[in-house]
Amino acid sequence: MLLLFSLLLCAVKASSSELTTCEDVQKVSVLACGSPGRDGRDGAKGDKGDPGEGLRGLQGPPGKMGPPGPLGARGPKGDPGNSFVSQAKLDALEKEIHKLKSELDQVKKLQAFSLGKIPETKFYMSSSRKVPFAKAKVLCAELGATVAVPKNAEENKAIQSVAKDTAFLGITDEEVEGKFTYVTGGGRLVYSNWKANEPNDHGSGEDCVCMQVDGLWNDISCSNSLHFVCEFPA
Ligand code: MMA
Ligand code: CA
Ligand code: CA
Repeated sequence: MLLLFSLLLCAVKASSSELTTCEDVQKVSVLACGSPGRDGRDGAKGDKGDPGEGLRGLQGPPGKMGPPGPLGARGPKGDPGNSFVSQAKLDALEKEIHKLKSELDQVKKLQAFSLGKIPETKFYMSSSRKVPFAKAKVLCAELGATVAVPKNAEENKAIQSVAKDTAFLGITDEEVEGKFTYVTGGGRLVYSNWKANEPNDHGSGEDCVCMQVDGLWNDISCSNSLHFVCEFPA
């Protein structure tokens, strides 16, 4: 190709100017003058030409994505986090919980024994404070218990033996006068042990119930401050 081009150029130059010699043209290609050579080699590559002035082609498709840029500068150190808890710490906590559980079981057993708890039965604890009935309910609830309600003679006896003095029971007729119900729900009484002539809603009215030291019941004012007995499930 280059050979053909050089020959053509030589021919044009030779015809356009007599001053042009074959020696001048030799600068372009030795092979351009005289009789054509046969096995000539290509010359050195020429310089890049200026951009053409023809119409620009359509814009090509976008090129491939380049390689990732370098890493940015390191940010400032963060606050010490607390979201990460090591396995070692979890193991230690688990061990601690296990230990606390067995210690709690031991304490429960000792307490039950000291209160004469019979297995598979509810057990009771007496208050050493005297408070109005509303407060008695709160204090038992704080212990995960309810104000005691005897549902048979046996339970009545158990509560009697635990109570320090006259004590509130978890029974009232606050909702409907004369209709005594369990404060924990469950409707009408399944068992009662009223003293003779009680309940009498004496004076300005009596809607709470206490157990006397003899185990008999009397209705009294809920605003009285009395001891109380809390009941824990079996
Ligand atoms: C007290 C009080 C009442 C009870 C009567 C019985 C005077 O009031 O305890 O609840 O019914 O005694 O006499
Ligand atoms: Ca009443
Ligand atoms: Ca009464």
